[in-house]
Amino acid sequence: MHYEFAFYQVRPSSTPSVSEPLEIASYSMTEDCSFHLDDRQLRYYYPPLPHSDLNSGYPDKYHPPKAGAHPISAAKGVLDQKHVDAKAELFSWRGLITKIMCAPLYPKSQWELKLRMDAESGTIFMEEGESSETTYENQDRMCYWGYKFEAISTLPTIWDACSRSDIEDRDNQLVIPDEQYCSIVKYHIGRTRLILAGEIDCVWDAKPGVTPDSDLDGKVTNDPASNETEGQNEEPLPASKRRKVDDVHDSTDPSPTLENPSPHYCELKTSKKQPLEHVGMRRKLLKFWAQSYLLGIGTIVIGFRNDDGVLVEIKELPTRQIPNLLRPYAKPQDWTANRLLVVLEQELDWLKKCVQKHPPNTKFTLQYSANSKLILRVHS
Ligand code: UBG
Ligand code: MG
Ligand code: MG
Repeated sequence: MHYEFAFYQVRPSSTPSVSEPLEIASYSMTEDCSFHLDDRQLRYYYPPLPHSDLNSGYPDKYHPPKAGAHPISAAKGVLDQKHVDAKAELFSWRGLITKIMCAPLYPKSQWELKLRMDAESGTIFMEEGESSETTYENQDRMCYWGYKFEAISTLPTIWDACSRSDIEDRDNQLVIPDEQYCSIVKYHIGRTRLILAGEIDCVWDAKPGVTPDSDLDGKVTNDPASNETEGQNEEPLPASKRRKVDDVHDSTDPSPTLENPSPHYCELKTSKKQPLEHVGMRRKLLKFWAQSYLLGIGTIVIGFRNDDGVLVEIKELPTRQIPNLLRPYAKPQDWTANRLLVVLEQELDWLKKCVQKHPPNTKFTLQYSANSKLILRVHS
C-alpha cells in the first residue's frame, strides 16, 4: 500500500505562518563520534585569508567523515538526557526537511527516508533510509574543499580570547568533519509542530550565555540547563511575531535575544561562482537558504572558488536576504522561497494525515525518485 504527493497538485496558497525556531538544546560530537551535552565544538566565524587554496592539507591532514547517517534517536537522546520534555508532531534532522522542501528543485535526485510514529507521544520520527547517493568525479576532494573552508573560516573561541597561532595557523590544522556542534530547535511551519536537529558550522559573533574561559584550554562552556526552555513557543504566533520569508527590513522580526541563539548562528558554504542569471546558481542559493532558514540560522557565508579550489570571493549574506537577491533574476517557472514553503506545509500535512491512518509504530518509507512526486510506502 502507498500514498502519493505530486508537486503539480500543490494548491495555490498564501505563505504559511512560520514561527521563530527556538533552540531547546545543543550538543557536541567529537571525532570518536561520541556525544557531549555541551558547546565544546562550537566554532566562531573569522574570515579566512583571501585567495586561500582549499586543497591545502589534502589528503594528509584530512580525517574523512566516518560517522555514517545518524539515527534520529541520537538527537532525541540528547533531549532526554537534558530533561527537555518538548512535544512535536514531527522530529527529524534539518537536512531531511531540506530534502523534502527542495525536492521540486531537483527533479532528478533520488532518496529514501524512514518514518515511524511513536505510540506514547504520537510524534513522527523521520531519519535517513537506504542511501542511493551517487558519487561523482573528484567528489572526495570537493567535499574536502567544503570542510577546509570551515576550518580556515573559524576559531575555537572569540577572536579576543584567541592566541596569535589560533588565528594564523588555521591553514595547518587537521580537518575533521566528524567534530560537530549541533542545535535542536522547536517551532511550527503552518499547522505542523516540529523539532529539528542539525549541524551548526559556527556562530557569527557569540552565543548568548557563553563566555570564553581561558582555564578550559581555549574552549568555551555553557550550562546545558540554560538551554532548557520547554513550554515556550507551543502556540502559533500572532501575525505580528511571524517570520517573514523575504522582508529584509522587517521591523517586527524579533531581534536576537539572550534566550535564543539561533539568529547568531552562521552556515558556511563553498560554491563555484556563477552569475545569478544561471539557473543552477539560483537553485543552489535557494537550497542554501532553505537549509539555514529551517534552523533559524541568521547568516550564510559563501566561499566562492574557482575550478581549482582557490577562493576568489567571500560573500557574507543574511539568510533572509537571499529570496530578495534572487527575485530580479527569477523566471516565471522558477521555484521561489515562498512556493517552497507552501509545498513544505502541504507535504507535512499530507505526511501526518497518511501516517495517522495507521497504528503507531507502523513503518513507512518516503521515496523520491525523479517523478515529480513523493511516495509514502506502508510496511506491515
Ligand atoms: P545537513 O544535511 O543539513 O548537512 C549538514 C552537515 O552535515 C553538512 O554540512 C555536512 O558537514 C554533514 N553531512 C551531511 N550529509 C553528509 C553525508 N552524507 N556525509 C558526510 N557528512 C554529511 N554526518 C556526519 O557527520 N558524518 C558522516 O559520516 C555522515 N555520513 C552520512 C552518510 C550518509 C549515507 C547520509 C545519508 C548522511 C550522513 N551524514 C553524516 C549526515 C547525518 O546523518 C546528519 O544528517 C547530519 O550529521 C546532521 O544533520 P543535518 O545538519 O540536518 O545535515 O551542508 O555545510 O555540507 P554542509
Ligand atoms: Mg557543515
Ligand atoms: Mg556548511
